[in-house]
Amino acid sequence: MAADQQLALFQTASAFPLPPGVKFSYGTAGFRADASILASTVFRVGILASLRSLKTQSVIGLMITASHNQVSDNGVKISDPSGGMMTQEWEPFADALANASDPDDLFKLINQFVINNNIPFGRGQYAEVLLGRDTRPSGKALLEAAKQGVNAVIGAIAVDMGILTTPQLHWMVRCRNKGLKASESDYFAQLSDAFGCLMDLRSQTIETNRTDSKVIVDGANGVGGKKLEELKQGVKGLEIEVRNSGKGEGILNAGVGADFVQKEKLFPGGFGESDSGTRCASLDGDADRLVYFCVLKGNSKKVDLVDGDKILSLFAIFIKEQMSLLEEKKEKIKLGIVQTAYANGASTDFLKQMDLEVVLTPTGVKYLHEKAAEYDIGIYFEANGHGTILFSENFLHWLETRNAEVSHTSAGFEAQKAALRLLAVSKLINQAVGDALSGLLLVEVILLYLGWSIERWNELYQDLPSRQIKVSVADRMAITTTNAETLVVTPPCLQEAINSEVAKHSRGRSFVRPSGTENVVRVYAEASTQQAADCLAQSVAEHVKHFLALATSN
Ligand code: G16
Repeated sequence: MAADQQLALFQTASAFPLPPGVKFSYGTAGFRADASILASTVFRVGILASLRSLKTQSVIGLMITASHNQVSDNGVKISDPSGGMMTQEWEPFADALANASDPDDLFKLINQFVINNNIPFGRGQYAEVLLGRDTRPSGKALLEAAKQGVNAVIGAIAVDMGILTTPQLHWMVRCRNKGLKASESDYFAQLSDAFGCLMDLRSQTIETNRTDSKVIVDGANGVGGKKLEELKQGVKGLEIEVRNSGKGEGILNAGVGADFVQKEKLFPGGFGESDSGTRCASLDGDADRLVYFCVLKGNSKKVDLVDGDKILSLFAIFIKEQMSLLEEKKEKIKLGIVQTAYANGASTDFLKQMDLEVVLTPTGVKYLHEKAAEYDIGIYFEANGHGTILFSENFLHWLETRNAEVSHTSAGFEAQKAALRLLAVSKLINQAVGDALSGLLLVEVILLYLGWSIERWNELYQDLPSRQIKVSVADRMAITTTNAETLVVTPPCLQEAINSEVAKHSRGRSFVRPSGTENVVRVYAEASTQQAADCLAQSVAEHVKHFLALATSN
C-alpha cells in the first residue's frame, strides 16, 4: 500500500476509536447498536464501501438506519451494485473490520484483504459511494463518519443523497449502475407513471364491492411518511392520507409503525375507533416494510391485521392471473414464492393450494431475495411486511419483444394487456429490495383491479392464531439453528423441549432464533386458538431461558 494511502488511513482511523467491550456483527440487516457507540463502525463501513466499489468497479450504497429499532439505536448497511444487500461473502471481512482493535490492526486487515481479493487500490483508481440516512437524530453525525471512511480510501468519493428511505437508496444504486435516471424525482416519477399505467390497464367490466376510496397510512413518525407525502402528489386516482409523517406527531417507532402493528396487533398512535371501516396501512421506520390493518370497533385498540403473508398472497393471485392470460407462455414461466418460518401456516397452505412452488429461507431479505432471483418471477415476503416481486432480465426481455407483435384475436389482445401489466408491475415494484411505498401502490391498484375491499382481501384465508415474543438473554448467539431456522442445533436438548411443548397443542408449531437486529431471542408460536398460541410461546420462552442459562454456566 502506498505511503500516502497508509497515512490517510492511520490519520482518520485514529479519530474513530473502537468503543471498549463491544463486539459488532453484520447481522440480519447490517450493523445495529445504540447510536452512541456506532461512529467507529460507520467509519469503517465507509472504508468497506469504497473497497467494494473498487472491487466491483461500480457505484455502491451506504445507508444509515436502524429501521424498526427504537430511536436511540442506529445502524449501517451496504447496497451492492445490483441494489441488493452486500454479498454475504464480504460479511466476515465486515465483522473483522468493525472489531479491529486499533488503526494498526485495521490497516493490516485492509492490506491483506486488498491483496487476497485483487482489489485495484491506490492512485488512479475511482470509487463512488452513495450515502443515505433516515430521520434519526444521530444520523447526521454518523453520516459524517461514513464520509470520512469513504474518503480515507484514495480515489473514492462519497455522495450525500440526503434523507431517504432505505429502498430509495437501493433503487438509486441499481439505476446508477444500469445507466438509468437515478434521482429522487426519477424514483417518484417511475412509481407514479407505472401506477397510472396499471390504473389504465384495469378491466372496465369488473364489478366493485368497494366503498372505501381512500387509504390512511401510518408513517411510523419516520422518513416514509414524509416521502409518501411527496409521492402522492403525482399519484392520480387514489386518495392517500398520511399520519405520523415525522412532522413532530410523536417518536419514531414508538407505538407506531409496521413492526408495532404486526407484533402487537393494535392500531398505532394517531388512529382511533373512528377509523374503523377505512383501509389503513403502516410503514416501518425506514419504509421497507408494509402491513395493512382494519381498526375493530369497541375492541380496545385491536386490529384485523393484513400482514406480509396476505400481501404476498394478493400479489400471487394477480401475477398468476396475468400469467394465465399469457397463454402461449403459461407452462414455461417459472413463478416461485419465498417465505420464512414466520409465515403463518395458513398462508403457506393457501399458496400451495394455488399450486404454487413455495420455499422457505432463513429470516432476512438477503436470503429471500437471493432465492426469489432464481425464478422468472419470484415473489418474496416476510410476514413482517418486507418483500417485493423480482422479474428476471430474460423474462422482461421476452415480455418486451412479444409486445412489439401486433395481435388480432381477442385472446391475443388480452395477452398483450397482461404483458403490459407485468411490465408495469416490474417498474412499480422495487427490483432492488422490499419497498413499502411501491408495495402500497401495487396493493392499491390490485385491489381496484379486482374490485376488492380490504375485508374481501382479508378473507382469502384465516390466519392461525400466533404469538411472537422477545426473550432477553446473556448470549443470544448461543442459539444456533438449521432448516431455515425451524430447528435448534444448540444448545443441546432445547429442540426436544420445544417438540414436546408443540405436541400439546392442536396445529401447534414453534421455533426460536437469535435476532440479527436486536439483543434478544425471538420466539414464534402458532396453534389453533389464541390461548394455545400464547401458552405455547410462553412455555417455549421458559425453555429458552432455562437452556441458555445452563449453556452459559457450563
Ligand atoms: C430487518 C431485515 C428483515 C428482518 C428484520 C428482523 O428488517 O431486513 O429481513 O425480518 O430485520 O430481523 P431479526 O428478527 O433478525 O431481528 P428492518 O425492517 O428492521 O430492516
